[in-house]
Amino acid sequence: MNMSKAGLNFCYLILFCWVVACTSPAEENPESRPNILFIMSDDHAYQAISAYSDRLIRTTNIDRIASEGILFLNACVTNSICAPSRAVILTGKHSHINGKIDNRFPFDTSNVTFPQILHDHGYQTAMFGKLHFGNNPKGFDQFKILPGQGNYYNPDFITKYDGDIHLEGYTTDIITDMTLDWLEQERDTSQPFFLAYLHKAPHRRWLPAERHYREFIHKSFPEPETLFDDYSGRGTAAASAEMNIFTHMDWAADSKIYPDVMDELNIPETSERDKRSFLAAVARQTPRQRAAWDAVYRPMNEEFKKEYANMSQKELMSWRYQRYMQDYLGCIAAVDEGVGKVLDYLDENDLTKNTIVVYTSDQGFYLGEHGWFDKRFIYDESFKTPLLVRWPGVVEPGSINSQMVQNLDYAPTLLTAAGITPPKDMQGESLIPLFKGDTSGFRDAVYYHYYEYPAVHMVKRHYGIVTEDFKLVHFYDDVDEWELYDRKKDALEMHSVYNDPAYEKVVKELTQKLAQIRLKYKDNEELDKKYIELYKTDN
Ligand code: SGN
Ligand code: CA
Repeated sequence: MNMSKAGLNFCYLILFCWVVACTSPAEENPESRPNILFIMSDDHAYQAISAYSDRLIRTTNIDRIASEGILFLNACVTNSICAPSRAVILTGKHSHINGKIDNRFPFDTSNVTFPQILHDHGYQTAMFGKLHFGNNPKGFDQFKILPGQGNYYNPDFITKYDGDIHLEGYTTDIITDMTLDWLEQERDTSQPFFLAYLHKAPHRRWLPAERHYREFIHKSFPEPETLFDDYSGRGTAAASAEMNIFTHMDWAADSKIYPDVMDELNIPETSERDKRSFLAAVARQTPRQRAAWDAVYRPMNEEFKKEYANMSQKELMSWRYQRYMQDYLGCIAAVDEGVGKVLDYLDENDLTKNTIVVYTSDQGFYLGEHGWFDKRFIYDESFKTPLLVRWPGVVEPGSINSQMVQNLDYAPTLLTAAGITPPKDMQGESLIPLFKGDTSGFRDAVYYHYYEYPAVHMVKRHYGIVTEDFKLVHFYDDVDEWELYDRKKDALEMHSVYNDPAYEKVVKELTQKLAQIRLKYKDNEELDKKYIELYKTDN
């Protein structure tokens, strides 16, 4: 059949209109469907990333993300604890809405997560490492996740296709290798990808890799100004928390004083899991790993034996702080190396240009500030979290942002970046204007709510509002206490000024603003009570 030229042109026109009609704006331009590499570590304090401060450690590879992208100085979480933070990140909704208020109950998988949405829109999705949800991730083409908290040595993994597997080696390195293997062997080059590379490190009971403990055990680190905080000047919550390095850290499992040495020195266990956790951790090591470990940690124990009797309480606290930092920072060294390898892979495979790289942690962590380890509190070092983002062509290299962004914002941001309109019920904001340097109209306050009490570390339930200048906190449940911090004048948060008449007006204004923000995010006293009751019945 012959067709006239005009007829042919008409067909082309129809074809063109059809293609335009079927292609969403994001799909028109492959550049607007970037790959996403989402890197998250567990309990990685911003104080231990040299892009923020090089007081403690150099993290050259992680820093690269900020020097080639943007560093967020005031990123924070909505609820500073592992699984709840992950639920907020994946759903873009506060804990009281997504239902994952604490670490204990499994995540409600009827929630829609942003990787599921990316998957529905043609993204290839994979997850490697720690999820900590009590169930498997939905919407992933591939996953290999640690059961629960996971182990540092010779870990088990739950896998999508191979059931439960046991591997020999150091977990941080294994998660990195899984990530690299997936990029090399399973990535489908016809689709953009969302790759979640999720470290267990540097979560507690810190066990560095051999190559790092050899080095770090001989290092010493500057003490934070508030290491000897006596918790006066505030309500009862700080003093009643059980996360002091001197009082609540386990001698064997945390400080790595061997059980036989504890016996010899008459050091009682801090908790009933003190020796047990230590023994369980070393029992996972192969004979070769154990011998290498003993060759370094046994001499440290012998040194300690000689000094212990003459040490004052203050000296012991300083000693335990150093032990803590040596192992915690040693764990981070392996994370930084892993990040370097994955960034190098992107470079070598021409993927850097069209891949958004995010580095964050599930929350911050106390590195001796207020005498503490762990997190949970709204006080800065646990409330704030690292956030570094690289997106070539969109983010100007070396950008720095001070806006109050939250983990709540990651889902809407990454969906928007992929050209997808975030569902209306997501509660976060897209950070893309901030990536481009446009900070106008961004929120001036964030909302925080912590629930897991009574539980390990005994941090009381509290919610609060944080602005650039102030932090107003309400501790409730078994207390009814308010605290106010002047963030400019008291950056270390050592004195609540809630009852100071000079702050009467600030208290009044912020109390109103807190009520408004609770309303905005649909949180309220009925929900607070509901979650207290739920906790009691299921405890
Ligand atoms: C464990 C840790 C705690 C930690 C919680 C929550 N103890 O219980 O120190 O606060 O996890 O951490 S340990 O004996 O297991 O080390 S989280 O990152 O999962 O929220
Ligand atoms: Ca955590």
